[in-house]
Amino acid sequence: MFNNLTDKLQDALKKLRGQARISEQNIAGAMDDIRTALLEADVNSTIVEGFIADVKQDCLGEAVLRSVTPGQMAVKIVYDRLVALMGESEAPLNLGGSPSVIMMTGLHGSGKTTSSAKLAALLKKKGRKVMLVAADVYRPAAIDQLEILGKDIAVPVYADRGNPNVPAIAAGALDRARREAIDTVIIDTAGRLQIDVPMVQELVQVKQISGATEILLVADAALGQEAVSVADHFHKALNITGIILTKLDGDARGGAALSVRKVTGCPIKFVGTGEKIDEIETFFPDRMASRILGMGDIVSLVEKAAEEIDRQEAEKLQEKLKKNEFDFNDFLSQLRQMKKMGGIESILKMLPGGSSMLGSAKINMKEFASMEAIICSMTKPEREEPELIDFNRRKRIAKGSGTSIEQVAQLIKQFTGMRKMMKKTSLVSRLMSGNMNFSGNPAELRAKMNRGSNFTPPKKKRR
Ligand SMILES: Nc1nc2c(ncn2[C@@H]2O[C@H](COP(=O)(O)OP(=O)(O)O)[C@@H](O)[C@H]2O)c(=O)[nH]1
Ligand SMILES: [Mg+2]
Repeated sequence: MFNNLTDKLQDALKKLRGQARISEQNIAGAMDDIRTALLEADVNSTIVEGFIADVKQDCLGEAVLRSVTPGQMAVKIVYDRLVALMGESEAPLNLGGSPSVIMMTGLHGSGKTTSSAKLAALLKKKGRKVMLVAADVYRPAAIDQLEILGKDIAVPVYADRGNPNVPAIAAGALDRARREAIDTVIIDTAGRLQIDVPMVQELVQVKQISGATEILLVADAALGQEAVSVADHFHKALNITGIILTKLDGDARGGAALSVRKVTGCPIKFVGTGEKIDEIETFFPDRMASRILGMGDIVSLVEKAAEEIDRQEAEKLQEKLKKNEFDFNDFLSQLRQMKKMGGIESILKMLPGGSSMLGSAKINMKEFASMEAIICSMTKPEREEPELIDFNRRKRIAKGSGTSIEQVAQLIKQFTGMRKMMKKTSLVSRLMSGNMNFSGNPAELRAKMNRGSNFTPPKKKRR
């Protein structure tokens, strides 16, 4: 898969291997090569430019961990950016509704019918009771094709031969699903050579009648940017919920996989990797990035080094919390940790009872850059003792950081809120030190958090 792209990216990164330090100058050649590699792989050019700018900024900005070389660090940075480009984490199917209805849409030959059967087999394996619906009435052979595939995987196929009314077919299929206690209905719709109004109208009707919770667009990855623009059009017309990228086994160059998420805002949910029924995979951005980049050993080396640093920092922070010395310097490093971990909100949300803890400490990660600027504009004493920051100092800090006095005040308020939260939980430090093995029992979680309440604000020192 994407062999050419992999080779080119690896060659580009090899150029940085021997460097003792990463600088604007010695990074330039490698960045040019990465740019060329991505463009040749048919990645959208705007995305390529953004990607290069991000990687460059990270390479120049990131402190190199002691135990790895700058070249190794650069590999990890490119890897992280590839993951981010493809959506950070997997996007599971929304199987709400009873029955759950999944609509498969896309152009002719993109792989709708094949993917319908693949998905049916996958969900059946997970214990769901699945029914396929033949809603491509324009090509009689399409119904035959779905019936044959359904037989192969022992999944019932609902067809209503001779009935040209697609929404009525969908309604009939849902009736039967309810009668037969089917919990998952996959509708294989008709494609066109290109998007046109009658097709969209038909799909909208089917969507309404069926109450589909998933509208998946099936797109042929071999079409590169063409596939991306098809996805974009479908999304605008239908509000699709996800993408299945097919034919990644063929001569696809990677451009669609790397661009489609960013261009459409829709996640890739599955990829098709062959004609056979079991040749479908859940899409994991990190695994895909590993495949594209190779170099998994270097990535995990840097991850381990980073974990070690995180662990050391967490221990230091624990100490500070104990000694009531938590200040703006710690706040800044916490913010950076959180950003790395995908934001405190996403972490808290994963924990039982976590969302209720967000409260006043809610931090919008988009404001991170200005927060960072504000803290960087504080003097050492101010960072260590925020109580010193009076109106005049706020004014100076706002000016220095290119923000407003209100923003500075807001940040100080957030800092105070965070202190309070840390008093309650010291959750982040626990997350970072890997001590998070909550059982999932909310009462126990609360008890564990209450035990962490060893924080009182620092006493005022004279300066
Ligand atoms: N190599 C490969 N071929 C695929 C994949 N998915 C579908 N196909 C083939 O693409 C062709 C069109 O697929 P089909 O499901 O009929 O497309 P539809 O018109 O969208 O329903 C068929 O020959 C499939 O076997 C895939 O992931 N890899
Ligand atoms: Mg078909």
